[in-house]
Amino acid sequence: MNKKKMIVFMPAHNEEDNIGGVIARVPRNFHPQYEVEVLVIDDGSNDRTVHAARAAGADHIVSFPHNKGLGAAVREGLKQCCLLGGDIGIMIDADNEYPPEQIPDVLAPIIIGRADYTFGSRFKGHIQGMKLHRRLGNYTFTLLQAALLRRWIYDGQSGMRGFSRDAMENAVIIHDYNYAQVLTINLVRQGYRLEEIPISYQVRTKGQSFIKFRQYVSSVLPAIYREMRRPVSKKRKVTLQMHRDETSI
Ligand SMILES: Nc1nc2c(ncn2[C@@H]2O[C@H](COP(=O)(O)OP(=O)(O)O)[C@@H](O)[C@H]2O)c(=O)[nH]1
Ligand SMILES: [Mg+2]
Repeated sequence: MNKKKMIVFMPAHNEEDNIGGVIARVPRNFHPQYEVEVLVIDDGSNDRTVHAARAAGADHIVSFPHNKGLGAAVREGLKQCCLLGGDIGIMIDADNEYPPEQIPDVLAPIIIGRADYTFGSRFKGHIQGMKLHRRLGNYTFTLLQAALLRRWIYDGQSGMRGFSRDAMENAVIIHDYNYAQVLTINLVRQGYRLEEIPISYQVRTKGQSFIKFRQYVSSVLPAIYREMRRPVSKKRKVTLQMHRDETSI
């Protein structure tokens, strides 16, 4: 039997101390119908991230010649997943904060066809070490997305997200700096079904977060505004619904 393909992709910038451990923990044989491959999007790292990823068994590495930003890296990850023939994709940060062991949990709703887009949700699960200002920032940006989408969301900034093939093909990330909020707004407004799965999260012990408060706010808010102003194709929503009706017969 020909197996389907699941691709685990990691955006990475200077994660030489972390990425090897994340790749080593990716479960490779958890589903009889899927083979699992690991893809790293190295965003112009100037340390030994690529070497560490290769040594840990990454199947594919795409390197940007210079640093473009996390949004650009996730966009490239989704594109490469499609080019590599992925039926399902999951992104996970390369900094050892998210649990690769829970990849099966986060993908389960997509595998059974109940969702198109999933988050590993820290605020539905267990969090270790998150500082108060980061927690408040997460609540604020999550609340903003929930208000704009008129639905409850628990963890709008999660760095662990699963995608159906269809969602990967049609996702749009409109800025290079980040993807977290604009991607969810984009997919949910297109009609893709979102589910959040509780995960355990542990703040990184090595390396540094790229987030600087002012730059984050001044980049992310205008991008959210622009994404909300983009028209959503009604045709796309209808096609999605027809496809679901057919597959549920
Ligand atoms: N592509 C890309 N990834 C980055 C950049 N900065 C950080 N990352 C990666 O994005 C993920 C999340 O970044 P991190 O700084 O930990 O953000 P935080 O978890 O929100 O504090 C990690 O896998 C980083 O390696 C960047 O400039 N470009
Ligand atoms: Mg992080």
